[in-house]
Amino acid sequence: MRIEKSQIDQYNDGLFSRHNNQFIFLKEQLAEQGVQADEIIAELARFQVAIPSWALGTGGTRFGRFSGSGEPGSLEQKIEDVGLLHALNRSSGSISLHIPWDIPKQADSIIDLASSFDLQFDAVNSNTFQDQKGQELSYKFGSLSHTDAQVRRQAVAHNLEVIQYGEALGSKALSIWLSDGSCFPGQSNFVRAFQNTLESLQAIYEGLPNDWKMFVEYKAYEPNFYSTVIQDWGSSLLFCQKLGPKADVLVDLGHHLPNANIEQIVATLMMEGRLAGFHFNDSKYGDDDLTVGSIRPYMLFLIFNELVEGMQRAGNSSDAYAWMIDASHNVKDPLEDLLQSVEAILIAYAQALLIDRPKLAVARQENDVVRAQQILQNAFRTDVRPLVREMMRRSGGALDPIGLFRDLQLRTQLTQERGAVSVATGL
Ligand code: PSV
Ligand code: MN
Ligand code: MN
Repeated sequence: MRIEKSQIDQYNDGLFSRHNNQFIFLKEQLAEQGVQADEIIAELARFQVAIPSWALGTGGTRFGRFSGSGEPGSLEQKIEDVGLLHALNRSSGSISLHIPWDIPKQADSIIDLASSFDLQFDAVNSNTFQDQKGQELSYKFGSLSHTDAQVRRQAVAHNLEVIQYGEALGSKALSIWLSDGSCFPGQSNFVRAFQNTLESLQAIYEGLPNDWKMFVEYKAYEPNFYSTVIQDWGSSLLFCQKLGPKADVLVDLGHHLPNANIEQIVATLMMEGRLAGFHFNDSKYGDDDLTVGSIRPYMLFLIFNELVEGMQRAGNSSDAYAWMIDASHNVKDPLEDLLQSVEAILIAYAQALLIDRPKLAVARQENDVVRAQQILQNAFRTDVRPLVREMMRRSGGALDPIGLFRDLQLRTQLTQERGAVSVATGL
């Protein structure tokens, strides 16, 4: 299924006048503060957020899964879903595949299909946190860190195979998240587990094509509840430093212990030039994988504040990093949820671009704490939604993506095509 340009234009026509009044008003207000709305819109247009294949179906929890209808049942249908998102918001121009859930049988036709939706292939993800049917050795007690060298070799071989699938599609990065760790004190030797993992990662790194990156994701706990081998950004950075310049640290917002200062972690990784990118989501308690910006929007803004500062310091732009949503759950339409997440990311980015950095630097230098807070909150409390909408309109998307998704009854159409209950492969 595809959305025609004429459907978007017609929908936007109905909203344009109201939107334009709001946009012009904001543009003038910003100009008074020395901020050029058009420059922010250009930055927003550049910012592309990858969609993970596993977020297109209802995620569920370990207590159950309430399937929606018309969910994608094949890789082709997952690409089609991301195509719909990208047509609506023009900001979701790539898909991230998880192997073996998304094995592309015929790479050429998959590439053609993706190109027809103007989509690219983001990082490919390996999976050694589950056993697959017919798999020779079990990952019950770990994969790249396993005590048995044969299991480690099997896990290395899987990652090398994932690289091959990615190469065939034009991906440029391998994301590795390991669930390896232990559930009880005494179960694992921390140092041996680290060293085994390092050796395994080195073997994968050697197989990485020259123009590829390896993203090393950390997570404090779950599914292991006593120790995790790559439990925090420090461990991840240590692995990356030992591996070499093609390995960088991937930050997933849900993978920290409660109250961690994630924005400070981001600043430090950027200072070292070792931030690979993000898995965006939101949470109240743990790795909740809730819609981005639904629980702690100010934290998201503070993270973007550091990202903008880090990019300015490094002299690069948002294309230099990998941005992805890693959220999925039980109660929303997954496509509407993803549209909300992308919008929340763009809002936080736009707000961070508003920050008056020279004035903030002066306030900090003079230890004017009140002024520093005011400068940040002035940006955060600005309603930048007209900028985000204008970017989508100028890029060929809808002024209100969720509104158009509902107007066109896309879920009903998908259900008619695919059936009332179709289980997304994978989770
Ligand atoms: C683990 O919680 C994680 O965030 C990793 O990124 C995985 O690749 C992803 O979830 C999907 O299982
Ligand atoms: Mn993740
Ligand atoms: Mn996670």
